[in-house]
Amino acid sequence: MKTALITGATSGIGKATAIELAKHNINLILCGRRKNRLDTLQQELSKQVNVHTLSFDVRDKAAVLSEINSLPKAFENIDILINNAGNAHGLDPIQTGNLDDWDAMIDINVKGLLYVSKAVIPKMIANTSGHIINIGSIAGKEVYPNGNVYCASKHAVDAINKGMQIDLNKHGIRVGAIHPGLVETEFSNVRFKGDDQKADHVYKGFAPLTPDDIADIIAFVVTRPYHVNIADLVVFPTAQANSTIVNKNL
Ligand code: NDP
Ligand code: 8X3
Repeated sequence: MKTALITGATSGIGKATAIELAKHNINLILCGRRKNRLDTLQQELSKQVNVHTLSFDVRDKAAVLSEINSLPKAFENIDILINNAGNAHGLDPIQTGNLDDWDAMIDINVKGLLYVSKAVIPKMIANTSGHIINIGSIAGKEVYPNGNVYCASKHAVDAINKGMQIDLNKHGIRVGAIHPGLVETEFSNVRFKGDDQKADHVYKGFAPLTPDDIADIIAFVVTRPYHVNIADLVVFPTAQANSTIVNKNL
């Protein structure tokens, strides 16, 4: 049986992916800061597969390394890493952007992803196998008004994904990115700092992607035969043409 470590498993895409991978008989290491949510998910999914939880902030370099380096024996061989934890903080023009928001996005979306990868990759190299899925965004392919630093953080994920592909190729490790468009999760509640009305408005008037849509794609990607690596995938709701054009009649 394979084991997958999923960051950001307490909500949205990460949580849906945990539920989906359990259906595929993949053991799970679930990560996130909200321990109560991890515990609830663990209770639910332990009926199907073995589940271990790790509660850390991906910004905390020491915690990331020590938690992942001291996994119980049954979980220490990680076959699949889903680098999913991340969020947008604010949606402001560059000239009025908030420094704390900028720090959060760079520290979580870029540096956090690197810390987790740094902890997981050595064992994958030792095993000459492994599969890393980096969750980017259409914001990593395009820049939209007021998206500035969030887009920069996701462009960095796109570059890191390509860098991993090159550097880990000789170690037999598969690396790929999935770049969603609009997915209805807690993403906009976080971006707009708990203003739920503003968050809901983002997904009004069209059918957005659901976390299950992305989880389904992740399950497809990780269940391909070893010689198949899905390297880069942009996924939109049908109503979305790019990061700024959304057909509100669909
Ligand atoms: P959610 O807000 O629903 O989930 C975000 C997850 O990231 C949570 O589980 C949260 O866990 C975790 N997380 C956030 N900050 C930290 C931190 N400092 N340390 C550890 N974990 C953290 O959003 P989504 O599911 O939408 O987001 C998942 C990924 O998908 C992100 O990388 C996002 O950028 C990307 N994405 C989202 C899109 C969308 O439209 N929703 C589109 C394209 C990409 P906790 O708070 O418990 O720590
Ligand atoms: C999340 C999607 O369009 O808000 O990455 O950037 S978007």
